[in-house]
Amino acid sequence: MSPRLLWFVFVLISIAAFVEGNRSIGERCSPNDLGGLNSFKAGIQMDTSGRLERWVGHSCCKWEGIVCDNTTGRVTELHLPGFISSNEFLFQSQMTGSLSPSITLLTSLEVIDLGGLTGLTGNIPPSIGFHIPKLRKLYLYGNNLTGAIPESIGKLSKLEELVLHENRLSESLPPCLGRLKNLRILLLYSNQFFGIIPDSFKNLTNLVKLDLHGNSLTGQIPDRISQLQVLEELDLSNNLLSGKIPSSLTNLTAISVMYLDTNYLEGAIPFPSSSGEMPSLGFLRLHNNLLTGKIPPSFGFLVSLQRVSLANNNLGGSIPPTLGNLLALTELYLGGNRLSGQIPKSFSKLSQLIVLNISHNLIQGPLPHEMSSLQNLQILDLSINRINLSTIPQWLAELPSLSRIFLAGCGIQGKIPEFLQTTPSPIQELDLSANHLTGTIPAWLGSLSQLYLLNLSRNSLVSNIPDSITRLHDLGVLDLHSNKLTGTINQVFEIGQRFPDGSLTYIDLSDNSFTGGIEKIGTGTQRGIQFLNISHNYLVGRLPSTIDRLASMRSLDLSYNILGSDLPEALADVSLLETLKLQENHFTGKIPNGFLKLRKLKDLDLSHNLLVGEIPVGKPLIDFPESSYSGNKGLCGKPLAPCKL
Ligand SMILES: *[C@@H]1O[C@H](CO)[C@@H](O)[C@H](O)[C@H]1NC(C)=O
Ligand SMILES: *[C@@H]1O[C@H](CO)[C@@H](O)[C@H](O)[C@H]1NC(C)=O
Ligand SMILES: *[C@@H]1O[C@H](CO)[C@@H](O)[C@H](O)[C@H]1NC(C)=O
Ligand SMILES: *[C@@H]1O[C@H](CO)[C@@H](O)[C@H](O)[C@H]1NC(C)=O
Ligand SMILES: *[C@@H]1O[C@H](CO)[C@@H](O)[C@H](O)[C@H]1NC(C)=O
Ligand SMILES: *[C@@H]1O[C@H](CO)[C@@H](O)[C@H](O)[C@H]1NC(C)=O
Ligand SMILES: *[C@@H]1O[C@H](CO)[C@@H](O)[C@H](O)[C@H]1NC(C)=O
Ligand SMILES: *[C@@H]1O[C@H](CO)[C@@H](O)[C@H](O)[C@H]1NC(C)=O
Ligand SMILES: CC(=O)N[C@H]1CO[C@H](CO)[C@@H](O)[C@@H]1O
Repeated sequence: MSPRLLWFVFVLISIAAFVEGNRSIGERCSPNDLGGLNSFKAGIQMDTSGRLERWVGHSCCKWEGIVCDNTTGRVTELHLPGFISSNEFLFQSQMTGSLSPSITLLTSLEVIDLGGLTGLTGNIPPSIGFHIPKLRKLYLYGNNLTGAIPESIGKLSKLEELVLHENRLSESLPPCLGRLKNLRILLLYSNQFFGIIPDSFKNLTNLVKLDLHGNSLTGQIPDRISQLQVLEELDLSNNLLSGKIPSSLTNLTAISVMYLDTNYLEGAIPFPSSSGEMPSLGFLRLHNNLLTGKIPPSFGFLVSLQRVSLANNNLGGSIPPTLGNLLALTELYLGGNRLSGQIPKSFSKLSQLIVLNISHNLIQGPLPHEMSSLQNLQILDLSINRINLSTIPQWLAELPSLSRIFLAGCGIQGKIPEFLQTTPSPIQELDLSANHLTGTIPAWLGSLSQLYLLNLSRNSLVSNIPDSITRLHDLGVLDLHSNKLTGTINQVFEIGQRFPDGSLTYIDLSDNSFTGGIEKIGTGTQRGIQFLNISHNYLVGRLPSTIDRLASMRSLDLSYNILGSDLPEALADVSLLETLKLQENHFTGKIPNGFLKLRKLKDLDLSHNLLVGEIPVGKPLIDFPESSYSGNKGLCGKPLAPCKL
C-alpha cells in the first residue's frame, strides 16, 4: 500500500470515528428508547400516515415524530397525532392497534402526543407514573382507550396538561389526580367516568381549564372548587350532577367559560351582589337545567360575559335592563323560559351582539326601535312570544348583518314585505310561520340566492309556488304547509342544486290546495331529500318510478290526495324509509313484494285505497296493525283475514 493510500485510509477511518462519536449523541439512540419505540411500533398493525414504516434502523432521534435532547440523546417528545397539518395539506390519519405498555421504557419523555388516533385501543399503561417522571404533557385524546386512569398518574408531579377526552375510559376519577399541583389543563370529557368529582381537585390550584362534560359523574359540584382561583374555563355539562350550584362559584374570579347545563342542578342562579365579582366570566351556559326564579339584575355586573345561555329553564319575571351593560356580549340565549315584559331598550347598547334568541317566552311588544343599533346582529329569534308585531319593522330588515330571521307566531299581518328582498346582508334563514300573512309568495323570493331555510307555514297565503323558486340553489328546508296555496308542485322537484345530492333535505307542502301531478319527483338533481310531506292536497296521477332516486328519503307522506295507479316496485328501493303514508288515495293493484326490503319501516299506512291481493308475507309488513291496511278493496293475509283460495 502506498503511503498516499495509507494516509487516505487513515483519513477515512478518522472521519468514520468522528461521525461514529457524534452518532452516540443524536443518531444511535438509547437502547431503552429504541426498545420502547419498536414495541410501540409492533403494537400498531396499520398506520395510514406511513410514519411508522419509516422508523427503521437505530437512529431513532431522526425518526419522524421524535424529538431528542441534544445533550443526553434521550427521546423527550413523541408526536404522532392523527391529524396532520402542513402548509400544503390537512390529513386525518389512522392507526389501528394497541398502545404498548413498553412506551414506559422511554423514561425521559416530557411530551406524549398520540391524539386523534381513533383506532388506538388498550389502556393507559398502569405504571406510567413510576417510569416517566419528567412528563409534562400527556395527550391521548380521541383514541379508543379503555380502563381506568391509573393511580400512578398521581406521581407525575411535573404534569401540566392531561388531555384524555373522547375515549372509552371509565371507572371513577382517582383522587390522586389532586396531587398534580402543576396541572393547568385537565380535559376528561366524553368518556364513561362515573362517581363523584373528587374533593382533592381543590388542590389543583394552577388549573386553568377543567372539562369533565359528557360523563356520568354524580353527586354535587364540590364547594371547594371555588379554590381554583385561576380557573378560566369550567365545563361540567352533560353529567348526572345534582343539587344546588354552589354559591362559592361566584368566587372564581378568573373564569371566562362556565358550562353547567344538562345536569340535575337546582336552585336559583348564584349571581354576584356587587360589581367586581367574577369580572372576567366570559361564557356562562346554564341551559337545560331546572333553574327557577328571576334573572337577577346583578347579572349586569358580569361585564366580561361574551356568551350566555340560560335557555330551557324555568326562569320568570322580566329581562333586567342591566343586561344592557354587558357590552362584550356576543350571544344571548334566553329561549324556552317564562320571561315576560318587554325587551329592554338598553339592549341597544349591545353593539357586539351576534345572536339574540328570546323565543318561546311570554315577551310582549312593541320591539324597541333602539334595537336598530345592533349592527352586528346576525341571528334574531323572537318566535312564539306575545309580541304583536302586526308588521315587520322596516328597521329590522335594515340591520346590516342580519341574515337569519325567526319571527314565528309574532302576530304579523298583511303581505310578505318587499323590503326583505333588499336586506343589506343576504337572508339565509327566514321563518315567518304561524302568523297571519296573506297575499302571494312573491316571485322575488327566487332572488334570495343564499336562502337555506324558508318557513312560511301556517299562514293564509294564496298563490302558486313561483317558478323562480327553482333558482334557490342553496335551499335546504322548505316548509309551506297549512296555507291556501294552489297550482302544481313539480317545480319544487326542480329546485336547482349546485351539488349532486344537494342541500335540499326537507319539504313540507302539506295541507294546501295543490293540484296536478307529481311526475317530476326524483327527476331533478336534488337527491338528498329526507323528508317529503305533500299530504292533504288535491294531487292526481301516479307515483313515478323515479322515486327510487331519492335514496336518502326517510319519511314520505302522500296521504289524503287523489293519487292512483299501481304502487311502483321502485318504492321498495328507497331503503332508508322509516315512515310511509299513502292512505286516503286511489292506489290500485297489489302491494309490491319488494316492500319486504323496507327493513327500516316503522310507520306504514296504506289504508283507504283500492289495493288488492295478498299482503306480502314477512317482516316488516306483517308486524303492522290491521289499521295500516284497512279500507282497501281487496287486501288479505296477515295481519288481515287470510286470503280465500
Ligand atoms: C441544543 O438544544 C438547545 C435547546 O433546545 C439549543 O439552544 C442548543 O443550541 C442546542 N445545541 C446544539 C449543539 O444543537
Ligand atoms: C373501538 O373499539 C371497539 C371495541 O373494540 C370497536 O367496536 C369500535 O369500532 C372501536 N372504535 C373505533 C372508532 O375504532
Ligand atoms: C391537598 O393539599 C393539602 C394542603 O396542601 C394537603 O394537606 C392534602 O393532603 C392534599 N390532598 C391531596 C389529595 O393531595
Ligand atoms: C368566597 O369569597 C368570599 C369573599 O371574597 C368569602 O367570604 C367566602 O368565604 C368565599 N367562599 C368560599 C367558599 O371560598
Ligand atoms: C332559539 O332557542 C330555542 C330554545 O332554546 C331553540 O329551540 C331554537 O332552535 C333557537 N333558535 C335558533 C335560530 O337557533
Ligand atoms: C295587534 O295589533 C294590531 C294593530 O296594532 C291590533 O289591531 C290587534 O288587535 C292586536 N292584536 C292583539 C291580539 O293584541
Ligand atoms: C315551521 O314552522 C312551524 C310553525 O312555527 C313549525 O311547527 C315547524 O316545525 C317549522 N318547520 C321547520 C322545518 O322547522
Ligand atoms: C304531513 O302533514 C300533515 C298535515 O300538515 C300532518 O298531519 C302529518 O303528520 C305530516 N306527516 C308527517 C309524516 O309528518
Ligand atoms: C465526539 C465527537 O467527535 N464530537 C463532535 C461532534 O460534533 C461537534 C460539531 O458538530 C464537534 O464539536 C464534536 O467534537
